[in-house]
Amino acid sequence: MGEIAKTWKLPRSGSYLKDFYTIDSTTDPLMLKNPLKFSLVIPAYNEVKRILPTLKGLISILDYRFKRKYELLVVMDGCNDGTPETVERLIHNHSGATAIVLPNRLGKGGAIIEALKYAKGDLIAFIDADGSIPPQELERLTELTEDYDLVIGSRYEKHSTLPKKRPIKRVILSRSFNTLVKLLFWKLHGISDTQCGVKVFTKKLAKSIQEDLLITDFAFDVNLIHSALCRGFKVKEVGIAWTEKDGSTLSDGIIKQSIGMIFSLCRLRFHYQFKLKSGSKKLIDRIARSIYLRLQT
Ligand SMILES: Nc1nc2c(ncn2[C@@H]2O[C@H](COP(=O)(O)OP(=O)(O)O)[C@@H](O)[C@H]2O)c(=O)[nH]1
Ligand SMILES: [Mg+2]
Repeated sequence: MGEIAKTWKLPRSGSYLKDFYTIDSTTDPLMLKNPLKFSLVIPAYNEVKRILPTLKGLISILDYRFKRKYELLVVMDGCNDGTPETVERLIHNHSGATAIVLPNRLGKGGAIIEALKYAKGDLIAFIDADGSIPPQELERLTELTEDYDLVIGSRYEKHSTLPKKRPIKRVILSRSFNTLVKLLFWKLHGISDTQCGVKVFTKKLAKSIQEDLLITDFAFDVNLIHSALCRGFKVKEVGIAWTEKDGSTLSDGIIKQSIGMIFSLCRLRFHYQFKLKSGSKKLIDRIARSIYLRLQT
């Protein structure tokens, strides 16, 4: 276990994480006999204003609609607005939910990479904390993992719905980012939205690509999908319902963060292009980390 990680409250069993939570299958006719275990990761940075309704909605869907045992991992790094305390107040009695609290900001990707070390499910998903994606979509995407190894939500595919108009600045940045991704990674030509905040994948995929995950900011998703495709996994993009939420963690430094994401894309391209030796990788990692930290301040 990572030394800096801690649960807000140590579980009674003495193990780090709480166990999988399941509804009693004798009283719930929907419960499958041998359900695949499901780990849901929620990355959250200073989400005190947005996370509670999201968590309540997700727990309610997981309790009453999912026919699977599940664990919920809320991973919070470098928060200074009381998010961990707020989350813990909601989940402390929930035997399947764990708060992973890390002292320094890692970035959305870094937080997910950290949570993947703890996830024990046969299926693993992550979803944004801001409530932009209805929890029902998680169920729909998860069902598709019977045929695919990685299922990604999309705001730009057929059947996706964007009820509230996005600010034009966000649309331009999002589209420019997607174009750059396509220019740099031909394998991602068929993907229209790498950045949507919900993705579901198998444990097998998570294990195989673990060592490929090196991007810790918002460009992490590109790293994940590209690595899955390079390793021959089946990827499916699915249109989802989606709402623009105010209070984005990007909004107070959108230009800086965008520069960081472009840098991350170039770093990933270099990585694959030159199959860097471990010394060069470490040097680039150090440079990337210090640029990332500088862009956060
Ligand atoms: N753990 C963690 N989560 C983050 C970090 N940065 C962003 N997030 C989370 O990533 C998700 C998407 O962020 P959001 O602000 O909604 O970005 P947007 O949807 O692109 O505007 C949210 O759940 C954020 O809390 C970070 O540094 N650490
Ligand atoms: Mg959002």
